[in-house]
Amino acid sequence: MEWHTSLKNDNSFLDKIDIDLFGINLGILGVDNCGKSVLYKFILTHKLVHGIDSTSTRQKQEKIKIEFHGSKEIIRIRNFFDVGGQRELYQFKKKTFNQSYCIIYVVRSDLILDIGGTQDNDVIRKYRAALELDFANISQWQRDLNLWQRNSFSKLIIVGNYFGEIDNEETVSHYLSNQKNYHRYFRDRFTDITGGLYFPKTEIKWVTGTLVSQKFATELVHGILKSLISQET
Ligand SMILES: Nc1nc2c(ncn2[C@@H]2O[C@H](COP(=O)(O)OP(=O)(O)OP(=O)(O)O)[C@@H](O)[C@H]2O)c(=O)[nH]1
Ligand SMILES: [Mg+2]
Repeated sequence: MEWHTSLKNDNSFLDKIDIDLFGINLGILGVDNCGKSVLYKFILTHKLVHGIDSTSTRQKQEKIKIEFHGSKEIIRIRNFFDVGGQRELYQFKKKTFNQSYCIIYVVRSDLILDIGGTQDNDVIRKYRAALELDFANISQWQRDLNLWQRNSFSKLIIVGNYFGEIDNEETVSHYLSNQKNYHRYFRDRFTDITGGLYFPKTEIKWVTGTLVSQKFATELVHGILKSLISQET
């Protein structure tokens, strides 16, 4: 399943008459340096660009239409936000949470699982503390929502992004060889670290994968877009 992204085109007649209220607001959050902007750009442009700078503010892309090839499904996005993960950007993160129907929360899965990845305990400890803090904040923001906002926030997609060596699919093979167990293990570890998720009225989806290569990044985005479309009954 391929997807096609069309961005706002000011020259088109259709875009001029497009109703601004159409579509959902979607935001990407996560601790810094976990792959949010690589994912954001990949969803928008299909180009996997690594080594980009840390995001020091909030990026916004308006009016996006995502179509799946060979399917009638269309996702219309009114605003798509990418927010840097640094602590100083607290207000931007909060605003993004409050404004979004769906949050894609990106996690460095290799830093929360005790398999492979970096052995630097300081990096691991700091990352886990930052993740815990993020979810303490998110829980608080959820509680602080007014009734109207509470009803408008309804989806949380937790994305486990496994960092491996770029363009070396071998370095992620230990989990890909047993995706099902890995997926469950990721959910359990994440829940342990963040102290459990309590989000009434919010549908929580889990997607695992990696951005090491074009092929895997494409699979990861498919998983995310499918979660975005799917409706729980
Ligand atoms: N080795 C490796 N590097 C990755 C992977 N995914 C992303 N990166 C790199 O990690 C760095 C951080 O990625 P970004 O997408 O900028 O991270 P971010 O979450 O947007 O970070 P902030 O904007 O600082 O919050 C970049 O240099 C990426 O190229 C991966 O799977 N493996
Ligand atoms: Mg970024």
